[in-house]
Amino acid sequence: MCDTCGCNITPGNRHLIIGEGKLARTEDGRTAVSVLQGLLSENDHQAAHNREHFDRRGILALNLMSSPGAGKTRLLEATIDALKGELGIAVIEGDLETENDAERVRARGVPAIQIATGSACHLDAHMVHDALHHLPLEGVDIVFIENVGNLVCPASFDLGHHRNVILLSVVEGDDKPAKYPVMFRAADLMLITKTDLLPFLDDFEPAAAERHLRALACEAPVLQLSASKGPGMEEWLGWLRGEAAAQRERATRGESLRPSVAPDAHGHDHDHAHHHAHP
Ligand SMILES: Nc1nc2c(ncn2[C@@H]2O[C@H](COP(=O)(O)OP(=O)(O)OP(=O)(O)O)[C@@H](O)[C@H]2O)c(=O)[nH]1
Ligand SMILES: [Zn+2]
Ligand SMILES: [Zn+2]
Ligand SMILES: [Zn+2]
Repeated sequence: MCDTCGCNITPGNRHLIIGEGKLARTEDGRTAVSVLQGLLSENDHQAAHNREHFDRRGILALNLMSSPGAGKTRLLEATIDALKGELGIAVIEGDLETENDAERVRARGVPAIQIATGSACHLDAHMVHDALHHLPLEGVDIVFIENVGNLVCPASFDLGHHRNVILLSVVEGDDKPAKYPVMFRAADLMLITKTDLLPFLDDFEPAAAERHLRALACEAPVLQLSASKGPGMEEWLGWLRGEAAAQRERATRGESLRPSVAPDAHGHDHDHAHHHAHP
């Protein structure tokens, strides 16, 4: 768990840091909550700077999020193979340890920077900025940021990207959007992955996964695909081509885009959680 995102504040210990709680003040008198909010506002500031880097070059930045093993890196490999010679791609990889994912991407001939987060369960905008300045961005159309496999914290951090792509693999259960609403509310696109395994599962229904997503008032498109076996890849590639073109046009107009986050999705600001009770 991390020290910055507030995931260490739970309904159980929250009383310690609010009001007169015994941890409410740091030694220099600031509230613990204000320290966390300060970190998050610094993050947002850095994210805006990162987005300027991308926008200046008309680059589309996509944040891939999922639980561990849902198929993010496999999807990147298949995507790179399919778009070779058509769109320039660069990748920022986030994992707690190892260069494994970056090496898999580099093996496909695409530049990749690995960020080892140590014990942190998400990427933040500062980490992405460091990586960004080590990536050759000349001729790049899309930067993929593969976030740490985790269905909770990554959704709370703006990295300076334009769109959130959330993967849900069929072996995880179709009720994941209902159980992890903060993550799925942040989706600009939901990919149901590993669909080649559907015949072996008797209880995953793609329609049910989509129903759970809609129950969060999230209007993101839902695509089904198998990065290993192929079906569904064309729709995903079509979405990517459309988004890359839209980003180029926005950049020529001097406009930018932030990922659409449905109400409730700022998981770090637990104060808000009980104020909104929308479906
Ligand atoms: N059957 C099947 N297996 C897949 C598919 N996509 C990925 N896998 C397998 O699922 C496992 C995890 O895939 P990865 O791409 O490494 O998953 P990831 O989301 O990048 O994992 P982390 O980076 O650890 O979060 C690997 O054994 C992949 O070969 C698919 O479409 N079908
Ligand atoms: Zn966290
Ligand atoms: Zn991976
Ligand atoms: Zn910079």
